[in-house]
Amino acid sequence: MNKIFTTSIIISIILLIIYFTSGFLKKILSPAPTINQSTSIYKSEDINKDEKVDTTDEDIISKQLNCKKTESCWNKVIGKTLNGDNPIYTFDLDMNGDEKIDQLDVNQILNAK
Ligand SMILES: [Ca+2]
Ligand SMILES: [Ca+2]
Repeated sequence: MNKIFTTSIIISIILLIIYFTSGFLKKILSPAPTINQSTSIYKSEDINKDEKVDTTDEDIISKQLNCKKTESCWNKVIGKTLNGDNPIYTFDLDMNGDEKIDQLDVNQILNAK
């Protein structure tokens, strides 16, 4: 019984060492993170990426109010960005990341205007 306990401890330690060294190696080997241009040019509140936060962005969110992550509306394409022709998904509208679209997200647009 004691032997099994000791063996499992040793295995756990080995697994931990492998886990940490692989994370460390990954860190050294991976190149420096590149800055995503779309996030550096546009504010996250600029939903349609027209370089301004205005009532258009507010309207886009207002139409999707009360959609939650657990519902099918969450992954729906609800429009396209002005530049780049990229789809806008309902989940893109979750400004505060609380997994639902509500007044708090609209408020964040209002505050960014
Ligand atoms: Ca906009
Ligand atoms: Ca939200």
